[in-house]
Order: sequence, then structure tokens, then C-alpha cells
Amino acid sequence: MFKKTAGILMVCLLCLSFAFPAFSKTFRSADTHAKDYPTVQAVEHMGSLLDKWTDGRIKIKIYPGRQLGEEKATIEQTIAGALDFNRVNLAPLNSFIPETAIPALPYIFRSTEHMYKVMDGAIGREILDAMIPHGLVGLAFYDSGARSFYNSKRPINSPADMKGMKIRVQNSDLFVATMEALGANATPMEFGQVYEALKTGVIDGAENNWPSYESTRHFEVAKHYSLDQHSMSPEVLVMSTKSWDKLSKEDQELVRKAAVESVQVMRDLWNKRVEKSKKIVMSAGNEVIDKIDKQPFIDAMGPVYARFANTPELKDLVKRIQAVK
Ligand code: GTR
Repeated sequence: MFKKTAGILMVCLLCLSFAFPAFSKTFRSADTHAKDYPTVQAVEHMGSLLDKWTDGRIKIKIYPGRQLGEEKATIEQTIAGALDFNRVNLAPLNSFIPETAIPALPYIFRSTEHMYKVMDGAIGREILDAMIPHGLVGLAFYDSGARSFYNSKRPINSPADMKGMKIRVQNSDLFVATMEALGANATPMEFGQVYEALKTGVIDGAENNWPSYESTRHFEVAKHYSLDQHSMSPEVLVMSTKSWDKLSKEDQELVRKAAVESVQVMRDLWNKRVEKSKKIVMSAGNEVIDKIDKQPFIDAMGPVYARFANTPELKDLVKRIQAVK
């Protein structure tokens, strides 16, 4: 009798394991940057954590260097579920997820510490969660330092120096409006086209942080770098809601935990990369303008805030960010 019951049980278990095999998957993740860039390294770290924690059931394969397309295209793929993870800047999300424009607003953060406090806390969580109805699960913010202007024409010391300059921006209405408020001509363009455009004079300048200014070699064709630090728009790691929904609750937790653990790794790599990039740029003899009076830039931002913080909820979000000490 006992033998018979045990036999039936074994058969049932076998059937079950065929019907519900343990979820196992290699997820695809995109990044515009090269393999050695801190954002790529951070997702790589996250992948190795997941691999370890799940005994190889869950892995991440990264496609760096725009192999799967520019950010706009990869974001569309992620929303469609053709791509599982994507590491992008907040800027290309601004146009369809209004909450993401708020931390990308010019001069909203007083310092890196202020930005960390906001984005690591409840407000950051709120902004990540605002992505869910748009097909993206926001997992973590990564550092992006501060974005500043560089160009091939002349040093920028005040908004007056930017008058009529053709400045490349990301695909974000917010960034377009920011340039216009400063008197420049905004030219939205994909990241991968900027080097050629600077070199051939299609644009006069662009704006980015130290590591991107250096890694793209933009510093070779746009020698004046003015540290006005107008935007601290962070990087973000998102997962397709379609891929997320296929995970068990336990695996979702593991993915969240691995993403959070990769943040600190990214931060250390980021700080090192900033130093390395500064050295490379300085030894190329570039002109770095670091004593800038930011006030005239800040003063020009009224219309930009009015346009993008345009609901009571978004206005409140601005206030809450500013109130973080
Ligand atoms: C970089 C950022 C990229 C991309 C790029 C750009 O700093 O890491 O995700 O947004 O800037 O300007 O397009």
C-alpha cells in the first residue's frame, strides 16, 4: 500500500515539474555606453548577483555601445517587451512620463548630496513607480554627475555667450526648453551622432558630464567646457513590465535587491571614472571654465519650471524636492 502511494506521488511530482519547469532565463539589457562605462559595469554586477543567487536560473546579457539602437529605439523595444532591461538617462522619458522631468529640471538640486538624499529616498521611489503605467518598472537610479555645456566656439561664462549657439540636446522637450530659455538653438539628436555633428560644425556644442564628454571623445572636437552644472538628470535602470510580470514574486524581489545592490558599486566606479576623465581632458589642453556665476542661468529658468511642473502634483513634487535638507 505504502509503496503504491509513494509511486503515485512520484509520478505526480514528475508531471508537475514538466507542467511548471523552474523559471530560467537570460534577460537582455541595453546601454548606449561602451562596456567599460560605469552604468554597464553596474548592470553586469547586478547580473552576476542574480546568477549567483538563483544558481544560474536568471542571467543578464548586456548589449552595450548602442548595439540594439539609440535610447529612443531601445525604450520602445523595452515597452514592447522585446527587450527586458534598459539603462537610460531620465531625459528621453520626460516627454511621456511627466514625473521624470522633475529631477531633470535645471538647477533643482543644490548639490550631489541633495540629489542622493532625494533620489535614494521616498521621492525617488515615487518617480520609479510612476513609470509602471507606461510599461516600465523603474528599478534604480544611477549617478550621472552634473551636465554642463561644451562647445567649439567660445567659452561660455553667462547665458549671453550662448546666444544663437546650436546646442545638441537629448530627445526631451525639457532640455529643448532649457536651451531656448538660455538663448541657444536646441538641436535634439541621438547620442551616437553628436561626435560627427560637432566635428563637421552641424552643431556648435552639446552638454554632458565629465565621463560622457571624455568617453565619446567630444572633448577632442569641443574644447571649451563650462561647468555650469545645469542638470543632474540621473541615469535609470528599467525593466519591461511585460518581462517583470512573467517573474514570480520571489524573483521580482531578487531583481529589485540586485538592482539596489548595484547602485553602490556604480557610485564607486563613477567617482573613479570622473577622476580619470578629468585627467584625460585636462591633459588634452582643453579650456575648463569652472568659476561660473550660476545665478543668471538659474534666473532664466522660470518659464521652464512653469511649463514642466504644470499640475498641482508636479508643483508639489518640486516643492518637496527643494525642501529636502
Ligand atoms: C549620457 C547618458 C546617456 C545619454 C547621453 C546623452 O550622460 O549616460 O544615457 O543620455 O548622456 O546625452 O544622450
